[in-house]
Amino acid sequence: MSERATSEQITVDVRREVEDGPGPDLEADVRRGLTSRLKELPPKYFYDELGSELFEQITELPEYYPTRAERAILEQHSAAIVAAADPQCLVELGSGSASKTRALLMAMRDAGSLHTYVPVDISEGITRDTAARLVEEFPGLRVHGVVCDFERDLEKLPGWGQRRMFAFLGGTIGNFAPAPRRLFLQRIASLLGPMDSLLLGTDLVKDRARLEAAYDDSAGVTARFNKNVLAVLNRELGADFDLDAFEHLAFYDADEERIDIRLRSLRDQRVRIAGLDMEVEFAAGEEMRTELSHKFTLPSLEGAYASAGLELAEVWTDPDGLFALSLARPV
Ligand code: AVJ
Repeated sequence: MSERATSEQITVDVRREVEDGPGPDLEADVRRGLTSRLKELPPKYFYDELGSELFEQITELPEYYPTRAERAILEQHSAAIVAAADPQCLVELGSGSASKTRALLMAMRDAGSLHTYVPVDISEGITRDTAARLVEEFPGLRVHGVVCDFERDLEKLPGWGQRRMFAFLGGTIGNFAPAPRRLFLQRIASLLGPMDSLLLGTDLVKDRARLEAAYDDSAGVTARFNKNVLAVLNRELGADFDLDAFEHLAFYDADEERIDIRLRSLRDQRVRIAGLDMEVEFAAGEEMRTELSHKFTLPSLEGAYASAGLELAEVWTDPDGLFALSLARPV
């Protein structure tokens, strides 16, 4: 790990593994995913520079309600959230540009308890920009950024001797299938002291039409976002995917309470992945899963927490009941 102080209030630790791109994880993940019966690719590889830009565009689409709904909750209820959690330190997993986080930091400042912000993100550039902006906006705030893959490096996040609130916003927990979700929440639970808490953003179950429109927008941005993972494989692994030979697909699976996102092969084709020295065949109509986005109800949320040794303390929703922020503590 390298550490470069950029000001007295800012520290940014960069985990060496993330400095030179996706690396060995990508190779193993792609090999495993493309040799399984239902082919699949992990959603974390969507987010290269273009993919991150496309996701930003998604958050502004009329059909994509989660970002606006979560922002509305934060704007309306941050004071109550901070009163319930009483944190001195905010640790944000997947902080990005921290645009929604400001409401929480403002509430912590107003409560007189704002000491430290720990943005944890895979992008060094965004984390540095965010840190620099926030110390300007919140005089006296100490920012200790950690550039890493938080799934891998969760246990390496610095300990603080402060009351900490971990925030995992945006509904990204929805990307985890139930078993890995339980393991991930268990790992977070094991990091929480008795005074610490987890603030989790989750999208909620609602009517199929609304859910499916959010993942298959009329402007086609989500389709471009989805296909971009193929461009990432082309660049990082020397693959020769033809992005025009696949179509975007998103459907709500009501039994599993999740959006299932896929790329469907438009013809019989064979793709060469030079970096893995492998060839992969796709039949016409064959589907490859690229993302799951789980939706929650109050009972399923309580169940998810309970299975991980966490206890739901409070829930806040937007006026339309589309999205939830919930606070949990170790049992
Ligand atoms: C970033 C995982 C919360 O599941 O809604 C948006 C990703 N994929 N449109 C989501 C996503 C397609 C998003 N998360």
